[in-house]
Amino acid sequence: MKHSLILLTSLLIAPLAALHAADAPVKRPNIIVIFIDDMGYGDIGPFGDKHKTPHLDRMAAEGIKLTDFYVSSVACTPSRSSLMTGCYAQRIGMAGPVVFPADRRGLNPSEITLAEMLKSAGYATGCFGKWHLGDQPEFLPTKQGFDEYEGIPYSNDMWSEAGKPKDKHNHPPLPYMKQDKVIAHIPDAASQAVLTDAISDATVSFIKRRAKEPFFAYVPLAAVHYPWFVTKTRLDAAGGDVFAAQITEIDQFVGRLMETLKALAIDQNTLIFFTNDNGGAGKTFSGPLRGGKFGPDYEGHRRVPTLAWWPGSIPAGRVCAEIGTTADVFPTLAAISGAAVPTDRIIDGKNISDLLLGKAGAKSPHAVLFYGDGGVRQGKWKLVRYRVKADWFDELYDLEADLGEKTNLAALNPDRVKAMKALLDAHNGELKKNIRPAGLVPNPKPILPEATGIPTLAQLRK
Ligand SMILES: [Ca+2]
Repeated sequence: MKHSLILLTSLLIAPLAALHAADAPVKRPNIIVIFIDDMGYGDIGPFGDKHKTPHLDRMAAEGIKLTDFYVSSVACTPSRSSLMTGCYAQRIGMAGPVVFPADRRGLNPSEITLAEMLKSAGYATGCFGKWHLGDQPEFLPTKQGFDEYEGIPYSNDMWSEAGKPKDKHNHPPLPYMKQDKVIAHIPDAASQAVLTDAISDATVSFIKRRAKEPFFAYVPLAAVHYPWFVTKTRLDAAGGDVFAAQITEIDQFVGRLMETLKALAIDQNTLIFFTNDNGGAGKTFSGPLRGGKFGPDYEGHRRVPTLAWWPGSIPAGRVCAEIGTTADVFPTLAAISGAAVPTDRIIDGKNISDLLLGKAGAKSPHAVLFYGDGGVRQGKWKLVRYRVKADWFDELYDLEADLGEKTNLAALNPDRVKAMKALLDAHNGELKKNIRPAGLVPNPKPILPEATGIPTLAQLRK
């Protein structure tokens, strides 16, 4: 099965490479996609005043802020699936629960990932951080289009903390990997605390080594996902507020990237795209939006703080309130890099390169935006649909007048509610009819059954 899947993938990539030769623009920018985990809409300076983030403020001041940018699926695994393939997670069998260590499910290798698409356009590709699209050998980043990989194969809370009772999941040791090899494990607070630094170092190393070729760095940071550890130095600097310290850590990472690009004199030819995988959880702040990672599809559930920076190509200080989604990243980066979008399958995302590049008067291709099966937005109107036990609830909001979704207008607009419900039903009906399967393996095994003789990440970095 594995071999036939891989063969299928290479057959599908071949025509992309052929197409690229004719369509390639002269200048292909380097691309860095930063995907934060579980951060709230209002957690960074450009979107709220809760935390100070001077580097992200600078990124916004020199680039574009996208105020109406949404994840096309929520939770770590479905959201990453969408970003990687330009499809709704339902479309590719990756909706529902996240994948766990030694899960039999993963992103089907027959899907064409962002990395495979950009590789076909001549990019060097690297993934640094939390993968979470399957930990079995055929699902890992190096089998999904990435030349280089360093990071954790799934969530940083899927671990066994040394000296603590195991939780109900009885997780195996959490591996830290380089390519397909385990080089360390994460059993303690000291190792959790240096995870972002390790990912940051791996990313910068990749950029320096690949500076002369077009490169694509996908950086899904594990922060700010539970269980929230930082070094003592960072904690002290943040006055003991671990979450504020993590936001600062992310901000400093972005600053480090911008400085690295400048030092290498490739800042004018590098696009940094910064966004987040789902609504805020735990200690996060949704700013003006209602809701967060869990619960009904209020804006805080899916609208994510998003910035793009490409000096000289994106006009400085732009703010874009047109709708974009994480599924759009795939066709948008295809357009920017000169790569071809696959035509043998449904790709849900749309090319929003005119929005991203701050072109005057650019409009969103999304007349209608779907929030999974829990909501739909049409211009300023937003329908939220959810169930409590056997009862269904429909709420209607005017996002222009009421961004915080406080006043339910459903009773005043029954026809609009009916029409929007019909749109949502039609969308869900279409998705159910056109699902491609997730990858499944028959006998999944943990990557690291036990950690004897392997250094902890903190020891590795000493
Ligand atoms: Ca997440």
